[in-house]
Amino acid sequence: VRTPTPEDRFSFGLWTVGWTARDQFGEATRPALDPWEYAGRLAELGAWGVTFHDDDVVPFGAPDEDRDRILQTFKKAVDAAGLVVEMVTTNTFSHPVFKDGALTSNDRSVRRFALRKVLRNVDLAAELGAETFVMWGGREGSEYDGAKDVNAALDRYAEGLDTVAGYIKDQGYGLRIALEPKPNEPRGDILLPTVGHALALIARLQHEDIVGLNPETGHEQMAGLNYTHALAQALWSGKLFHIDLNGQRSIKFDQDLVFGHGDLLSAFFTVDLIENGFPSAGQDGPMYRGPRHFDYKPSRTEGFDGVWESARANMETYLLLAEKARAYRADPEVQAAMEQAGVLELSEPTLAAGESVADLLADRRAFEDFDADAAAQRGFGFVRLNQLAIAHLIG
Ligand code: 3MF
Ligand code: MG
Ligand code: MG
Ligand code: MG
Repeated sequence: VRTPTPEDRFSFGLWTVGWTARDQFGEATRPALDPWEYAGRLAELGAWGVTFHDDDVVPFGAPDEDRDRILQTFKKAVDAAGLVVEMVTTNTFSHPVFKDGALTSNDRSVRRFALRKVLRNVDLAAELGAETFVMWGGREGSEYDGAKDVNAALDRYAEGLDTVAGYIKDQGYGLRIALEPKPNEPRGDILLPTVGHALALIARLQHEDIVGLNPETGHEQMAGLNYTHALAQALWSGKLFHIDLNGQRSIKFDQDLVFGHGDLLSAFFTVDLIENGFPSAGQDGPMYRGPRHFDYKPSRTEGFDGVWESARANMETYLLLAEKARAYRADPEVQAAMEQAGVLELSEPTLAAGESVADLLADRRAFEDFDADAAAQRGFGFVRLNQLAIAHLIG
């Protein structure tokens, strides 16, 4: 497979390759490098962009002079490497002050501090030319149902998001907010656990036009849900602003494996949707046009060789799947199987153009004379269609 180029728009969180592999049960297995070292290596591998949390680059609580100096060094390194900072995010989960949440902490002083921390990094994101500001509310949640007034928490969540979005508009920044749903971990239950929950909250915001989603593969799969469907509904809603691609093997802790190292067939259809769009609408329908962003963790077993190998693997897997997905869509056998399966028939409106409910009620062929038993005889051939996907994937 070819080497990635900047046109592929692959990007990585600094916290991904920068993970030192400290987990719940064990110490770090790798030392931390300076943030700029990761940027240089990622560029060499063919990445186009980097993303980061404030605290990935500037230690929490660093004095302003240190912050400015570190950020300048970082920016120089990123520019020198020819990388783009496409997204910036704020860490509102690591420091103990956020143990009961940030925008939805029961402690109002923490909520005000969290908002200030976020707004400060919105300024930074705009300054660095990022297009997306991701908000993952990792600590917004609870372990005990009696500990959180969910009605009030959602009010505070919406208040916080509208405050940030309103600020972005007031400042004239070209930024959009992307919420990142996750069902649990580190909290027992996290608010906005899935893409659907987040869409429902966004719809009620005052500034909903600049608030969308950053769905992560593993997060939806941790809830037993279909990531490709989540992307599809976000796209359909005009809210797919950003993506976190990675791998997850079923409902368990957040594994952050390399993209495709979890559910490979699901990854194939994810790439198919991103690259080719919906079957009946194609490139003219709703399409994701943002970066191909990876949020994974190089496994704890790996040394630095494994870190770079795993970063490379994400991009290689994506490119391989993109090639397969293109061949799959172009294959006449697949097109015929889709036709037989009715996949393309679904885009035809159920009522004819100009047809009213009264017309439908008067249409005897639709009900009175409809032979349900005969229609029930239809075999859709979905298994054959799926097998063609498998054949393209591993054939
Ligand atoms: C946690 C995550 C986060 C978010 C990040 C983006 C630390 O499971 O996925 O990574 O992606 O905070 O803003
Ligand atoms: Mg995650
Ligand atoms: Mg994850
Ligand atoms: Mg993520």
